[in-house]
Amino acid sequence: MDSSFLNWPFFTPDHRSLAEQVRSFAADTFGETGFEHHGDIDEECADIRRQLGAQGLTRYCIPEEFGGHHNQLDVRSLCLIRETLAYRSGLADFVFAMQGLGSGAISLFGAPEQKARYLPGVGSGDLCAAFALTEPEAGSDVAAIATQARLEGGDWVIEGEKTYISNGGIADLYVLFARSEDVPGARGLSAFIIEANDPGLDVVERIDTIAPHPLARLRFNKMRIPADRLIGERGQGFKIAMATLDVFRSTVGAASLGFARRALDEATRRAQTRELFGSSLADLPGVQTQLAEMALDIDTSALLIYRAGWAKDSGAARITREAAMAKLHATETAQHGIDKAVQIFGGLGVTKGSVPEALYREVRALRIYEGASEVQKLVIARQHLAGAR
Ligand code: COS
Repeated sequence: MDSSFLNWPFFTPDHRSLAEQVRSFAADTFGETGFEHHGDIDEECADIRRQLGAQGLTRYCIPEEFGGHHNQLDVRSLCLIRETLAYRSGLADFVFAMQGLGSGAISLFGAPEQKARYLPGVGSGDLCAAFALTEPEAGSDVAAIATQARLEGGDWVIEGEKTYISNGGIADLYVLFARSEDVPGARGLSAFIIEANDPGLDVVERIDTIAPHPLARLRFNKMRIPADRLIGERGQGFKIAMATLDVFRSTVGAASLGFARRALDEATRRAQTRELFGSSLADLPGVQTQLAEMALDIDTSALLIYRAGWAKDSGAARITREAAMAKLHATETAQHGIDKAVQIFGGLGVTKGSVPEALYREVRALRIYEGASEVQKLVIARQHLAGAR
């Protein structure tokens, strides 16, 4: 994997050694077969989580005070880890990402007791975290969330349904967004912590997708949780969700960048070794054009991703625009780049078990989750218009 981008001024020596640590761990652990799955996906995820914990990598998902490496979440580190894991294994990237996204609202907005109770376990990899936002009728439109949370005798009672929840049914804790106030729209939402053994949590359905990951539809049946599970203030749930997504959207771009780099490396090797018409594929101008476009898209994506990370880590209050640009550009161009790799591989590119075929399936969901591409365009346009006013 080309690591020359690590010389860019966005990075510190610590970032460079982290990238090398993850590169060597991922090569040793996942090698050439990291996109293949045999057996139970839940067990595979638990195994990966243990290994990421043993490597100290999940500690990048929590702040230093509770066992992490940085006093606040370091977006560049999260991006470097996701990019480098995704190069070898979509599932490893997924497991790492969920530890961060699933606990992010606690790290950013949790009370000290909440942080002390959950974050050390997330950082060590002993606790599995999930982010429960999407509902059958609310995914892109977060303000339409219908799951109810009402105060009853000092407890919160949660009633409703969530779907497409990563780690649904296997997580130890969920950050859940629900409507707690009697006002419509974004101002009526709050964020809560749910523990897996809170009575009233049903896994209604496991959802099978084109790239296997643990995903489920969950039902909360009059679930009673203590009042101290509220994260931050009542009615602030929408802003908590958005601020969490601001941190993690750049990392989605980083994962797609890892997939795109792998696609370029595979396509380059193939083009240089495959003979036809008396020379190699790489000698054909059409193939060179494809490789050039892939290389260009990788560099522009990396610049946008690490610009967003650098801005946040340097103290920017909000990186809404930068993160949306990074996610949008990196995921869209990764999809196109991987499609080019499939084309260069020909029949082998669509054969089950080949790396381009796996990348083609793995990258698709990234243009949808944590805000579909169309939502990112909306976010960028609103930020642009607000700035021009
Ligand atoms: N950080 C902090 N506050 C934010 C914010 C952010 N990134 N984005 C919006 N807010 C605030 C706004 O400032 C506004 O505050 P005030 O009411 O005090 O003015 C409030 O939140 C409502 O914002 P807005 O009017 O923009 O809300 P909308 O309902 O129009 O939402 C989009 C807009 C579409 C941008 C939002 O719903 C979104 O990002 N959707 C995609 C969600 C997603 O990623 N879903 C996938 C599920 S997770 S896999």
